[in-house]
Amino acid sequence: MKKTSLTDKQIKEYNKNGYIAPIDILSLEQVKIIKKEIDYVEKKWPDEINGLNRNNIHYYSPIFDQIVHNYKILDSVECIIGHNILAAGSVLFVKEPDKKGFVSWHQDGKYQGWKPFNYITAWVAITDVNEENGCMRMWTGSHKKKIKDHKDTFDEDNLLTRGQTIENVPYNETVPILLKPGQLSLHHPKTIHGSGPNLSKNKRIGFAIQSYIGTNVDQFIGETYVQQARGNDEFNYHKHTSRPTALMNKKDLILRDKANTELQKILYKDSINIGKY
Ligand SMILES: O=C(O)CCC(=O)C(=O)O
Repeated sequence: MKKTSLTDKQIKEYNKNGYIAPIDILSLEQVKIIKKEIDYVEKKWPDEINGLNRNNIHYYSPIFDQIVHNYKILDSVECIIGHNILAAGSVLFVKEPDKKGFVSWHQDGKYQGWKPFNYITAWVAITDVNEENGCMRMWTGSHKKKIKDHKDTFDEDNLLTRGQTIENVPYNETVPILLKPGQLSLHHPKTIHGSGPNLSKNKRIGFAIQSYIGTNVDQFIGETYVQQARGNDEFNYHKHTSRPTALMNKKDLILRDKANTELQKILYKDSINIGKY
């Protein structure tokens, strides 16, 4: 397979800014199949794709599994975190047009429990993503700062677990990440980012592989379930799992439940509440 690595310029840009976008990954034909899969699951098994179960749908859907193991995404990710890559989770971020859902300013690395920060969030646009429908905004260069204090708000429209929020982010230093369906953005776990509500008439959908971690990344709060995405795991810090062969296999759902239970313990460590996700 032809390598689709980032250019030196793109890698420099990532290191300077803490994110890079857009990167072409999926064809419109592939995007259509993914959208159809979401519609089908939402209709037939709504509980398997909402709330806590918006996490790790790639464990039971071969179509989402193929995104997580897409060689083009992995070629780009390899340029940043190295050849030995684990897929350590995914989140489907859907913003309905008639709801107020938003994502407060935060750093992914705050509650994930992974160290060192040799990992990355890969966010794939399944619809057009723009300022009107609530694209992500990144605070350029913020990945060079320390992990900041986050205030847990548990705001019911906040799409983050605890509604965790960094205060006093200068909006004019943040940049919108505009993506067409099938395009990818990558961001560093310390990059401060967030997104506003969807003011358009259509759904805004993003699928985040959160995160691809280097095999040298350990977990300091709980247990992370992983799939080998590329290379070898010479550290063996995490629980390795299988990949799905058909939609909604019982054994895959059991695995997804175990992974999500562990994820919830990590994300809500020391929290006084448990949110929707
Ligand atoms: O989908 C969004 O608007 C935000 C997603 C996000 O914060 C992330 O993937 O880290």
